Amino acid sequence: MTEIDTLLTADVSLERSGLQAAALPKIVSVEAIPYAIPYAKPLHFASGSIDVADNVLVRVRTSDGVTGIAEAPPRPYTYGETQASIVAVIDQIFAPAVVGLTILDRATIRQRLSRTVGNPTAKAAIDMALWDAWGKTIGTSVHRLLGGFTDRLRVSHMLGFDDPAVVAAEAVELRESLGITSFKIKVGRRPVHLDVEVCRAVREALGSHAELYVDGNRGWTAAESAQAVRMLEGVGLSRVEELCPADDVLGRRWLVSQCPIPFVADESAPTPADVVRELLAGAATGVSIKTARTGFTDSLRVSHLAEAFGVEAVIGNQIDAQLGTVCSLTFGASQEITSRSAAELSNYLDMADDLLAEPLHIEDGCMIVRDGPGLGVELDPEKVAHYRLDA
Ligand code: MUC
Ligand code: MG
Repeated sequence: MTEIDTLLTADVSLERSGLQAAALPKIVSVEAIPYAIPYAKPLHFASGSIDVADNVLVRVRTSDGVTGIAEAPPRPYTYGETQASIVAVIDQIFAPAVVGLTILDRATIRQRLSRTVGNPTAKAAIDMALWDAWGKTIGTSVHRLLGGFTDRLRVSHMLGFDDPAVVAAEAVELRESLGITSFKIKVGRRPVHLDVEVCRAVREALGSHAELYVDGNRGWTAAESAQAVRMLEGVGLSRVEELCPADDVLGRRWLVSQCPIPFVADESAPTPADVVRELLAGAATGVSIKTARTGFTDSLRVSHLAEAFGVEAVIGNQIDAQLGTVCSLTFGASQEITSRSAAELSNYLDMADDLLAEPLHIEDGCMIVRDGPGLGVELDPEKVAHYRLDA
């Protein structure tokens, strides 16, 4: 046997790299734990509202005693998932499909989960919990495993529906207290001028240096959206998002073709295939990446697509609690393309409490990556016990 033959023998190369197939940790359980924490300040937007984080905590345990964690936020108006449906699909379909595989059987795990259509946040939470388990097993942060591009992201805050003066005061307060200078304003109400006035008030309150952009959550028609884009010309927006439904196929293409700034696809492009379809259709000129729906594995695919297509990729917020926010931060800071823009990381601030043992921190408008093994965070067991709904 030549040396090349020896190196090509799978067992020997596994041994050389210190990873013996037989010794790889196996997935022994996947738990879906529903919990509820109220929002101190509810968020209202065109497709719905949030006043309680009724999320599902996912815990993946491995044969060598490691526990990977992540969470799934149900967004019925966006993906059709509810807290009960997430728990059911994990318990009945996804957990049995992955238990017994090793934590490095990542392509097989993805293929097995994709046999079930939809259920994006349930799949994403399992994916991210597995990455957390992998990082903890080898003592490396997921941020480094993914690419480790930078150690921090600028933070962008989502401002929900309210009166112009109230929204402007909230933006000013966040700039004064945390140094946040990028804001996504929720729009999509009728008549259109209601939201135009909010955008003008926020711009006037913050001055010319703040970044402002808007998200319509499909609330307007294509014609209303075009009118809003024209009325907002002097406000200096950096981009717009989902102003009208992508299912209004020709209307949306007509709107995007005349939009002078990037038009971001969010809920119209929740998978890599949707991203390709919407970009090729001329229905968007940018993408939102939400780890809550594409996990780490498919968020990598979406970011590679954005690079290849030459469009913006913005880290969006699925109205995440702190564990979900850590996942967005971990991914967003790991890639060059997602670290270019401010990332939507701060809406956990509106929650009354959280499960993380050590709360996240925003300073000078930035959030710094946790560099411990895995996601680098721990849950507070007392809080998990207090807020879980199944115990
Ligand atoms: C966003 O960017 O749209 C609101 C609905 C949803 O699915 O996500 C949030 C934020
Ligand atoms: Mg959006």
